[in-house]
Amino acid sequence: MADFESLANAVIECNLGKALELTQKAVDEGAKPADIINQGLIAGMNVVGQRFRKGDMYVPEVLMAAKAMNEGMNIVKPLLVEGDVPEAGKVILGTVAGDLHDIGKNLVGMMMESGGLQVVDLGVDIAPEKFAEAVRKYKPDVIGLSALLTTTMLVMKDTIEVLQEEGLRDQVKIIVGGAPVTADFAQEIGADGWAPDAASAKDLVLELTGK
Ligand code: B1M
Repeated sequence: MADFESLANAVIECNLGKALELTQKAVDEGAKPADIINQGLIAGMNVVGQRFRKGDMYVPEVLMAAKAMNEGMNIVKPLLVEGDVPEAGKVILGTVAGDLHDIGKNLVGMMMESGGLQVVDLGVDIAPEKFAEAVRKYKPDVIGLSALLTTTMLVMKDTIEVLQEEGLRDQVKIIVGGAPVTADFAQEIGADGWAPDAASAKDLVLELTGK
């Protein structure tokens, strides 16, 4: 049985080497990739978030913990997408303008890929016009907007407005998410859906695309 608690602790302790070793060990022991992520890597990062909020951890430590989590993810990610998963649609993902947080967004992308979705990740700090450009270029089924700041979640509304102005709104479904974003807010700004976490975001897209 994989030791998810020690893996979570390795992330909390910003111990990259140990996080990689325990992630690999869990993989070798046959643990489910989703369990390694949810019960180990994300569980650790959630504690880091709580400690950061209370002022018990500082930015450099948070960055090191995020690196340990991300590199662990890099070991697990190929296993999530492995296998002949039929393509269930195309999603453009991005963190909105002014926002540099990408850990959650990356996770959402990973979960979506594991669900057979093709993901075009535009990255962070993406201006509304860039999303519009990407819709023209990639013709996705869904756009996923991520925001982690109460200030930048407002840019989600701007993004939807620009898509409307450019005549692209009806061509795509738009879903939003990120820690400060709520279902009510999503409805208020005219998004098609909201998901509280990466796994639900994948389910929501599959529901919206009817696949
Ligand atoms: Co930032 N930060 N940060 N930060 N940071 C928060 C978000 C904050 C809540 C911390 C706090 O003060 N308690 C706070 C926001 C406060 C607010 O707006 N109300 C904050 C702040 C203030 C800031 C800065 C302004 C700090 C400063 O410089 N003074 C600055 C802003 C920089 C910018 O963006 N312009 C900043 C910077 C940073 C770092 C660079 C140090 C780093 C980001 C590294 C990176 O992403 N590459 C960082 C981090 C790591 C955090 C915390 C600690 C952790 C975020 C995280 O990765 N969580 C965070 C505190 C917290 O959340 N507890 C905090 C783990 C991740 C797996 O969860 O991203 O929520 P999350 O994603 C979840 C769901 O939200 C959802 O699924 C994911 C997984 O299940 N989800 C979606 C996310 N996107 C989705 C999209 C969907 C659907 C679901 O559909 C498309």
